[in-house]
Amino acid sequence: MSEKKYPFIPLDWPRLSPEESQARVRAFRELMARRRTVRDYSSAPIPEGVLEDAIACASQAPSGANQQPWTFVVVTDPELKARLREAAEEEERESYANRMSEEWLEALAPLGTDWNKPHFTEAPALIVVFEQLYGWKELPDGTRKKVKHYYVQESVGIAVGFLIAALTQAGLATLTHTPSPMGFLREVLGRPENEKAFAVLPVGYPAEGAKVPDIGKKRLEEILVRR
Ligand code: IYR
Repeated sequence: MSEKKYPFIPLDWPRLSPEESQARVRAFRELMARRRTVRDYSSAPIPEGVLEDAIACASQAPSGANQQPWTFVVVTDPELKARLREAAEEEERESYANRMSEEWLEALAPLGTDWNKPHFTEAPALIVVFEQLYGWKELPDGTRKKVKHYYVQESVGIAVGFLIAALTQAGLATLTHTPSPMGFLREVLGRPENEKAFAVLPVGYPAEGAKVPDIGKKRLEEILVRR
């Protein structure tokens, strides 16, 4: 137990009026209610700095012991996107044909997904999110030791939520893609052995005439319980 406690500083958080609270959360609710998972992308570029700001938002997420066990890899190089698409499609072809259960395929059928992943190359950017299963601490003698990370999946999941909200705020569309297995992402992107791919998010503007399935979310009464 050699770790020192952090100094504590005053919280910098202004108190909003009830009206302001209500107005802000309503506006945010309306924005988030319009968000859709998009599979058809325009190749139009993303304005300079937007991805960086969105990833900076994601990095503000709470995490277990503030360990921030995440890495965000931004891929814009067309050749690399094509390699990732090829690798993802190879895995997905196998998954759809042999690895996914009948029940799983049935659950997905109404959404019309298949092994084809054109968004990997059509979207101007892919954000590949990695979880850091453990970290490294440099010791005074120049060696390093493994540091256990806590609540990694929860932390990274929250950060991806922040990321999607930030990109939505910027008027961009995303798709939360979790190819399985995802080992190829670490290999192709040259990430270290303590990192494991968590999700791939194609990001961009929707293609002209993009269509989305006519689905909605559960009503508040179905998901909100008061005790
Ligand atoms: N990872 C596959 C399958 C897939 C699974 C679920 I659950 C989805 O909501 C969507 C797709 C794919 O990307 O096609």
